[in-house]
Amino acid sequence: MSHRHPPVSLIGAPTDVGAGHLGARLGPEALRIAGLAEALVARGVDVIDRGNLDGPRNPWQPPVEGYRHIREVVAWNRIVMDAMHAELNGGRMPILLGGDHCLGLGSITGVAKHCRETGKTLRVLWLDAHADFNTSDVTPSGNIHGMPVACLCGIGPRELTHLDGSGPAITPDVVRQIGIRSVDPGEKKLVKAHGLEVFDMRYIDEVGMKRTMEAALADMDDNTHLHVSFDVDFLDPSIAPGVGTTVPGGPNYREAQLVMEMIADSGRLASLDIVELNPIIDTRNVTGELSVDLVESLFGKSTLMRD
Ligand code: 4U7
Ligand code: MN
Ligand code: MN
Ligand code: MN
Repeated sequence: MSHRHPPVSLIGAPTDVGAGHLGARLGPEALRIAGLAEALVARGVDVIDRGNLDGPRNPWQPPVEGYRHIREVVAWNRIVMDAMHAELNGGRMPILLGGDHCLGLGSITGVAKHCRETGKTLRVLWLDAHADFNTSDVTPSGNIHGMPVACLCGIGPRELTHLDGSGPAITPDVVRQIGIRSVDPGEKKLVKAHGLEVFDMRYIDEVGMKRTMEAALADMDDNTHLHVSFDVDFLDPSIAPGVGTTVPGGPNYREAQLVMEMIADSGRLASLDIVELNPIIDTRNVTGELSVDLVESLFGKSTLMRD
């Protein structure tokens, strides 16, 4: 079973420069203490923990012209982009341990660069309560963790949309968003205008998680590189309280397991972000432990009865 999985590299990015709460900088350590590496090793995966990347400290300043800490966000994302790209180049599957979700920008820019170089087709699954499609004009907070999808698609300031110097990393058709239930008014207009494919909670309530995931995972083939960006606030806060931006009405434990199992069954997972875990807000480390439990399913733990 293990041979199905490529070797994995864990990359910590201990920062909360893009968030509105302090504490996501402790996410990588909480995931390690919850036993992420050990759980993957137990599944037969070859794991190297690369330790933590180093970047600027969080200056904790108010937003300037619609962006909070843009300089620090750019710096962290360049570092993350290079680290993700290097692991993929070396034939390994990078797992980014965030850190707040602004890092999805650097992570996916690095992944997209690798896909361009190798002729792979990129698909991004964005598991989140939020669409993360704000711009400086419409953001209610100025927090850049609410903007990475827009920036990846070329909507935003040049230093964020051209992180690798070459142009926007993706087009909106690459992305499937799942679990969305909090979109700001101006953000909603942008999401619609750019035709983002959103499987929101209303959709999931109506058709069920199985059919939602079938739709989100459709049209992939042997050449598809699947990147999963897992914002832990995707989960219902009753099971995952350890995030800065909780929104009620998210997927429950069984639904979340099914999401991960169906991604595992697709056989296409090639890179992963685990972001927004905030141990300062958590109850003990339950949200870190749940995240590890879900990653085990992402690596095929629950498919035992189907082999
Ligand atoms: B996360 C928010 F206003 N939309 O932009 C904003 F509701 O990465 C929240 O998904 C963004 O956790 C949440 O500040 C960013 C807010
Ligand atoms: Mn997010
Ligand atoms: Mn979110
Ligand atoms: Mn959040």
